[in-house]
Amino acid sequence: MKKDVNYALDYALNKGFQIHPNALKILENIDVKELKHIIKELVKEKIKQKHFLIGQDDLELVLGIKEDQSIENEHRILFDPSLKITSAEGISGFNTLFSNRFSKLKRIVSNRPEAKMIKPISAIIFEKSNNDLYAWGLVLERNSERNVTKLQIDDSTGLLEVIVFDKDLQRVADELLIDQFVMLKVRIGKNGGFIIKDIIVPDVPDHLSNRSETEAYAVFLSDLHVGSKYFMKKEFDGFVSWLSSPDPIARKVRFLIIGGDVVDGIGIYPNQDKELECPTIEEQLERLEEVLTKIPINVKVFIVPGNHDPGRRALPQPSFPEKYNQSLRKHENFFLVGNPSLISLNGVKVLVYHGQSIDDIVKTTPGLSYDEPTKVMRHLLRSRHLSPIYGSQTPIAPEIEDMMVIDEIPDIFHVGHVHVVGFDMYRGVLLINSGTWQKQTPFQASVGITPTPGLAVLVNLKTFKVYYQDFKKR
Ligand code: D5M
Ligand code: FE
Ligand code: ZN
Repeated sequence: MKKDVNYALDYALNKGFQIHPNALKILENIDVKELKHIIKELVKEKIKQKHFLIGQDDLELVLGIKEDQSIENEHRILFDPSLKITSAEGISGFNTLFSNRFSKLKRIVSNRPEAKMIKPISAIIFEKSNNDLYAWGLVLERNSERNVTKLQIDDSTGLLEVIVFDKDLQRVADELLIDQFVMLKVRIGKNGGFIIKDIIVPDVPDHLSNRSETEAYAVFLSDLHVGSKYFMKKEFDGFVSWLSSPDPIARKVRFLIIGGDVVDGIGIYPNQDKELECPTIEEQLERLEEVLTKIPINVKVFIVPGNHDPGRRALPQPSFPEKYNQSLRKHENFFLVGNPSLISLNGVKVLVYHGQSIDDIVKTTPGLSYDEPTKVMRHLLRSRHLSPIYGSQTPIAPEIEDMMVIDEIPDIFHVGHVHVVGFDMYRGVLLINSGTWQKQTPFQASVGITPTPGLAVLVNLKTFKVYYQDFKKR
C-alpha cells in the first residue's frame, strides 16, 4: 500500500504538481486499490485545466469520499473545570466543598413534594410526635448486620441515626453511596429510635433527549494508553484510516470524544516501567500526536484526561497542562478539556467523565461489578454525583464548588476507565462506556480485569442509534 502512495506522489510531482498537505493526509490514510490509475486520471484532468495543485477537494472527489456539507459539526463547551479550579486546601476547604455539594443537591430536589416537608435534623431529634418526618443530608455511615441496616446522615445542623427494617428499603439503603445526598421519610419507633419509611434519591426525571438535526456521527473512545507496550497501535491506526475511508458512516463522523487515559503515564501502578514502550511523558505525548494527527480535519476531537494522564490527579482534573502539549494544542480540530466536561454536539449534550470513582463504588456496593459499568453509571445519575465517596481510592480536590455534582441532565453520559465496552439507556439518557485500545496487561490479569479492546462506539446523533465497530478483525 505504502508503495502505491509513493508511486502516486512521485508521479504527480514529476508532472510538476504540488500536493496540498491535507491531500497528502488523505493519501497517507486511505486504503484504496487502483490508486496509481486514479492519480494518472486526476493528473490528466488537471493538466487540461492547467491547475497544478492537487488539493483535498480533488482527492475527495475522485476517491468518492467527499464530505456531505449539509451535516453539521457545531460544538459548544458548556462546562469545563479547567478554568474554575482553585485548589483550596485544608479541612475548611473540604467543609466548603461538602456544603456546596449539599446546597447544589438541595436545589436539584427543591421541586419535589418531599422537599417542602423537610425539617432540620437539629429539630427532628427533639420530635415526640408519631407523624412522618422528613430529613435530608449526606450519607455519613451505612452498616448492615443481622438483617438490620443502619444509616447516619448529616445536614450540617446535626446527625440523624436511622434504622431500616423493611426488606425492600434495605436493598435501597445498602446501595446508597457514602457521602451521597439523600432524603429520608422517618418515624419514631417504639423504642424511641428513628425508623426509615422511605428513601428518596435525587435521580433524573424521565428525559427527552436533544437530537442533532442532521445525521452526524460521534465516536466515543477512551483508554488508549499510548506509550504502553500493550497499546494496540495497528488497530488504532486502522480505526483512524477508516475515518478517511469511503465507508458511508465514516463519511458522517463529525466528532470524536476521548474520555481519558490517553497516554499510559509514569509510575501509575507498581512496576509499570516494565510495561512501557515510551518511558517519558514527553515521548508518550509525541507518540499520541503521531497517532491522532491523521484524523481528518473535519472531525472535531475532544480530549479529556484520566488517571494515567499528566497533570493533577485529584478530581476535577484540568485539561492537559500546557507545558507538555504545545503541539497537540496547535491542531485546530483538537479541543483539550477537563475531567469531567459537558459538551454540546449539534445540540446534543454529552457529559464526559473518565470514571475513576467506579473503583470505590464497585468495592462498596452490593450487586455491582466491573463487567457491567453501565450499572454503576445508573448509580451516578441517581445520586446526581460523579464521585460521591470521599476519602477512599479516588482523590478529590478541596474545591469551593463541587464540580462533580451532575447539575445538568446530559443526553449522552460517556465514561471510560473500566476498559469494558457497554451501553444502555436510563430514563432517556444514553449511557456509554467506551472500552479501551490497550490489550490486557499482566497487571490487569493479576487483578482479574478482562478488557474488550479495539472497539469504537459510534452514535448517530439524530437517531441515537448506537453501533460498535471492531477493529481487531481487520
Ligand atoms: O484502570 C483500568 C482498570 O483497572 C479499571 O477497571 C480499574 C482497574 N484498576 C486499576 N487499578 C487497580 C487496582 N489497584 N486494583 C484493582 N483494579 C484496578 P486504569 O485507570 O486504566 O489503570
Ligand atoms: Fe485506563
Ligand atoms: Zn483509568
